[in-house]
Amino acid sequence: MPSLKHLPATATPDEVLKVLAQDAAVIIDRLMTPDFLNRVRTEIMPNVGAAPPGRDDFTGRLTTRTGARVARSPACRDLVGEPLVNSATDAFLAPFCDRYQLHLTQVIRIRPGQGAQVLHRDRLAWGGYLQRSIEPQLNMIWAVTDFTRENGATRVVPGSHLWEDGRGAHEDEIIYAELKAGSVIIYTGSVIHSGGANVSGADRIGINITYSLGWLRQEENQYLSCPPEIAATLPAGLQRLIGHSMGSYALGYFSPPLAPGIGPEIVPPETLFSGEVKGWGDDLHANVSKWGA
Ligand SMILES: O=C(O)CCC(=O)C(=O)O
Ligand SMILES: [Fe+2]
Repeated sequence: MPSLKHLPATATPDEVLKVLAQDAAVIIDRLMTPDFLNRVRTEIMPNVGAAPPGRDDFTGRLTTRTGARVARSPACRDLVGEPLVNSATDAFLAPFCDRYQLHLTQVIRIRPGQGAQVLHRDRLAWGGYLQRSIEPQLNMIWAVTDFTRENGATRVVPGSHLWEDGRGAHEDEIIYAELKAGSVIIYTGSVIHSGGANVSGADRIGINITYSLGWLRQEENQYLSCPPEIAATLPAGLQRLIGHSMGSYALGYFSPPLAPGIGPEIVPPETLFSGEVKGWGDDLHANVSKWGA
């Protein structure tokens, strides 16, 4: 009988990776402290309350999705930079890229009456163009409310990252990620999963924060979701994570306006905020989770 493994908040990145290799999903219990969770909840709820429902069955007509978490919520910035998930992401994606990046930040609120979302792999965001041997992303859903089978807990098919294309899941292969508020489920872009049906009387609220290879297009356009005037105020590590950094030696440079006769013609994007001119990709392979470094 398949199941989802739970690790404590004290787990190491190695322990996380070991479970991911086998199941492609793992739960970390109560990784947010109660105070942190309260701060997150207080900051997101005004935005969540104002969000419109989805426009189709995939996004969910009784589901709301609220993005731009980095621009709109300092507590969500801390979630984006949480050390355990960043170290695990860095290690998980390192075989496939020089640098990982922020891919998506979205509060997902599944309202009472919402049916189950169709089972899918998140890597389909890039169509079918990526070879299966490449793992393009690592995903988190942070539980803001408890997740229960009744209120729409994420449905996951452990081990399905190894299945051939076209193999569907039987009902008894689907596990419900029942989470206490403050816990997080980590899952790869290759595992079959979906939002569950909410047959309870209350909302299920989670924050989906995902990371991807630095050479892929981000699901949420971070340059528009977090405009430069806000990005300029962020710690350097977070600026790099949202994309103001080279994705590899020759990915992501820009040409700033030149003063007549002076200035570099093309520079790495972090120059926009720091003024410092470095070689392209000088700090690639740096652990971008080390904020302010
Ligand atoms: O909300 C959830 O539990 C999962 C949602 C999901 O998988 C998606 O929207 O891609
Ligand atoms: Fe998904």
